[in-house]
Amino acid sequence: MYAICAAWSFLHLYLIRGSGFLSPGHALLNLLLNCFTVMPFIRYITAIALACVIAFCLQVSPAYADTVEIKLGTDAGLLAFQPQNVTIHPGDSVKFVNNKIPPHNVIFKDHAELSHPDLAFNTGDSWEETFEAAGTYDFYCEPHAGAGMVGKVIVE
Ligand SMILES: [Cu+2]
Repeated sequence: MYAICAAWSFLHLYLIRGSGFLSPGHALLNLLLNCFTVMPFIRYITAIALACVIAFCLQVSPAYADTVEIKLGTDAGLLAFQPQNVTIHPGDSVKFVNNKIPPHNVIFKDHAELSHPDLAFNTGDSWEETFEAAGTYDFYCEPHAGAGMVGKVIVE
């Protein structure tokens, strides 16, 4: 599973970004790959082969982390999170984006370290929280919890 994810991630990066790699490791890879730039097909095959090798090396490492977005206030102008519940994997992040009818904040029950008590007043204000441990994390918006502005992050 991880091998497939890592292979895909690398191939994706390579094909999308071409020679845009920045780190020394990537630069070295790019140098090797650039030997084949005159033959796109070989370049493609080389990318796949390298991706497989790298995926094998990375088998014990987690795949690339994801970030999912939760809007504060629905697009339709309701006092709710959109979506209310998200399911993510350990290491993934949730990006909270202030949307309609502010102010809003996000308080996680029993997890002050994940909470954002400061009220967000402006549309587009955002912040991210990363979840390392599996579990169910209930949260609510302080001003609007009574109106049902509550949600859940499930990490599994
Ligand atoms: Cu709110």
